[in-house]
Formats: sequence, structure tokens, C-alpha cells
Amino acid sequence: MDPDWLPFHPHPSKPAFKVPPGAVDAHCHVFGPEAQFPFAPERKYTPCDASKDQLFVLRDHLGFSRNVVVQATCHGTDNRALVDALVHSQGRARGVASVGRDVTDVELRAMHAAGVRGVRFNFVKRLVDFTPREVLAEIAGRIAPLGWHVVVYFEAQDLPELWDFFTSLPTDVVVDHMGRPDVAKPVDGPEFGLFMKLLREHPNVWSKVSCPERLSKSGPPSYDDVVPFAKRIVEAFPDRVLWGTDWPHPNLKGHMPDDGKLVDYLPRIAVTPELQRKLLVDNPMRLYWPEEN
Ligand code: 0GY
Repeated sequence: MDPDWLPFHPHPSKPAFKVPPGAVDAHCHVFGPEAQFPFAPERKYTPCDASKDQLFVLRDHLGFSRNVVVQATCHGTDNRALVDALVHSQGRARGVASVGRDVTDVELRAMHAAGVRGVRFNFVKRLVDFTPREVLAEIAGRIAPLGWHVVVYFEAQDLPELWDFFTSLPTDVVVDHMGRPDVAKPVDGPEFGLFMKLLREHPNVWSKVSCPERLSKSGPPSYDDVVPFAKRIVEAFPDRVLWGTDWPHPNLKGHMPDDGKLVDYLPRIAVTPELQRKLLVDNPMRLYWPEEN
């Protein structure tokens, strides 16, 4: 583990907000355990272990029913820890993998059988080396027939350059953490306006409204400065939003959130029971468990 690595909160509080029945934590990770699932040689950070069993304990503690486990960059394109979590979840976890162009159709089908329903393309420069767009387009073309979608992670200032690539993808496109807006800038300003335009003009684009703890400059426990951004998206696109804890919170500096308090942030961005049900149940179920709809 990196010397300045902040481990996840050891005893998260019980949230005051009761999530609706069947709620899905649609963005979380597993790390290792390293002794069983070594981290990738090309990784940019070495985290603490954060196992599937610890994730499932947190799920139950917070009142969630299911997880969507997203491949983190510290595991590169080795999805074994992710797949292990899915197959031991009793059908209560689905996943988003990272694959290279060398992935075989047999491997893709095996991941599908385990519960993988998407691939993640990461454009955050501190996390990954550059992959040519044509390689990513090729991967997207291969996973589209499986009914999978593409999850993209990028920072707001890079959206203009990424726009043409994102809008050319043949699948649903799920954006992590609202495209990481700079929340010191106005919610009505051009930078966030461009992200809203992406959602408005492209009905296949979804947004996770997660990670106030990552985006906030005003800080915990209320993350006030992030609320207007997330609330704006939830109210404008109630059928294309997802939320997740982001446990175990990779690369946070300064503070580690109490996951119970993160759940208590939810009714501030989804202010009615209907919006809460769409965000936490209907939307993730439609995307990850469509056969149950
Ligand atoms: C997140 C955010 C981060 C890390 C990763 O895959 C990853 O390593 O996604 C980050 O450092 O901002 O969603 O987990």
C-alpha cells in the first residue's frame, strides 16, 4: 500500500436516510486481496486490500441490496478479483470490466456469464496510460453485441476533445462522477453546460451522480458545493442517473468519508421518493438486471 494511502472508514455510521427496497450501489470496487489477486504491474497506485466480503458487509450495513463492481485501474485488465466478487455474490453483484484489444470472445462470454455488463474506458491521465481511440472503438464494437455498455471516466476540461469519440460509441455510455466538474465554477457556466448538453442531445448517455467527497472543495460532511450539480442532473435526466458509494474510495487525500454520511447526502440530490427510487433502484436495475424488469 502506498505510504500516503488512506484506508476506507473502519466503522461507517448507520445512515439516517433509508434507501428504498432493492437499492443498488452502482459504483464500488474491490482491491485484491493482493495475496490472492495481485495488482497490475502498470498500476499508478497501490491501495489497501478491500475484499468482496468487506464490500458485502458494507452493502448490508448501508441497507443496499446489490452492487455494481467497477474494475479499478490498480488491477489493469486483470478482472479476476472483480469476477470472483460477482460469482460469490449470489447474483447480487454485476460488474464493469477493463479489457484490452487482445481479449478473446471466449473470455468475454465467460465474463458475461459471471455478471459483467460493461467495459470501462478511463481517460484520467493520473490513472492510466494513453490508449488510442481506434483500439477503444474496436473494443466497443466487440462488446456491443453482448448488450454491454461503456463506462467512461474523464475530467471536465477534457470533454471537448473527447466529445466526438463519446458520441460515436455504439452502446449506452455511462459517465462516472458527472464527468468530474470543477464545482468552483458556476453550475450555469459553459463547462458544466457542455456536460448537460451531452446528456440532452444524446439519449444513450447516462451519468453517475456519485463522489461528492472527490469533487467537493467545501468538504465533509455535507459537501454543499456539489449538491447543485448533482441535483441539476437528477432532475433533468431522472431516468439516466446512477449512484454509488465509490467504496473503498481510491486516491482520496485529506479525508476519508464515512459511508453512512455519504448515503445521507442522497436525499439532498434526489429530493422526492420517486427520484430516489429511479436513481437507486429502477435505473440500475434496467441497466444491469434488465431480465428482472
Ligand atoms: C473512482 C475514482 C478513481 C479511481 C479509479 O479505477 C480507478 O483507479 O476509478 C480516482 O482516483 O479518481 O471512481 O474510483
